[in-house]
Amino acid sequence: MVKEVKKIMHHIKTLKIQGARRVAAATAKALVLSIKKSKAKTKEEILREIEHASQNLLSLRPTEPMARNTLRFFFAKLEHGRDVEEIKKLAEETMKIYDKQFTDAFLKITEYGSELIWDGQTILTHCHSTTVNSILVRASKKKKIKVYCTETRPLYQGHKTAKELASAKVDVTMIVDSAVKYIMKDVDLVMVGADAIATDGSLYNKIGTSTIATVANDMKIPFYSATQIYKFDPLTKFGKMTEIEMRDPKEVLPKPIKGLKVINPAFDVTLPQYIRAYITEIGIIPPQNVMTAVEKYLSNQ
Ligand code: RUB
Repeated sequence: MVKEVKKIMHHIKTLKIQGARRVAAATAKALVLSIKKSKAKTKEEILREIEHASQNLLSLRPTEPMARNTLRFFFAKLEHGRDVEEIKKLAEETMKIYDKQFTDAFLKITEYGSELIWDGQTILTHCHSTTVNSILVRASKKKKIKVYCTETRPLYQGHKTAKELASAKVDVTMIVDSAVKYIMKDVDLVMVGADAIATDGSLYNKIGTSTIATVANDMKIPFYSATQIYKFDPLTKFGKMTEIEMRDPKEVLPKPIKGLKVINPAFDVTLPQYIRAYITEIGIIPPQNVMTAVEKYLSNQ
């Protein structure tokens, strides 16, 4: 395997590269790199290699339909290449198209999300979402806002959120995950990212998200998820549940205790009734309408 690809894979697995968008972008980069360096002689051979590389990349973070949709997007273009050279050229061209779509969508979500936040509001977020951070930074440039972020056990992605927001001069305060209920009385809206959206409008996001949504719902605080529609998981259309990634228990308890079991689910599911709306590049969509909106959008592409 190409050295750079191995390195990207290691970074995805160990969460040095984390968050659905970054994982999807790194997946695309790794795929294109391995195509570029391929020594395959025939179209069949290179397509087999692409399939193999895709399976390897997808196995790293199973709760990432954005990465899966990204690979599907590439494959749909690459399979039309007539030979190895053409497939290599198509891979580079597809990367440019993908990058542009990716950036355009991100900018639109940033704009729509920041419009949802009013002057003087306090927002609670969880984990590290590049999308939510971008919204919060943009909102803070025009309005006076305050942000609470959870530290996000076990791997503390909330520290990354806090660092980024603080360096962008956003008024940010960190809390432990279990302080969410305590702090909710001071919060005007909750905004989190997304790893996957299912057909029924359910949200898959960092473990703890559904607890936050339940507390927000109890206290009548609106709960939003900012997401590119590329995070929609098409497999859920056929009744398959998005797989929840289980991670190494050592992330929770580095030194095992004899006789003690530890489980470490990375994500959980928030049901649609807890979600006010998804903030997407095609607008602010209530969870009940997300499936129709995604299908309409994709059929026009
Ligand atoms: C990250 C996480 C983020 C989403 C969205 O989990 O739950 O909220 O991935 O991020 P992990 P983005 O740290 O386990 O990858 O908006 O950047 O796609």
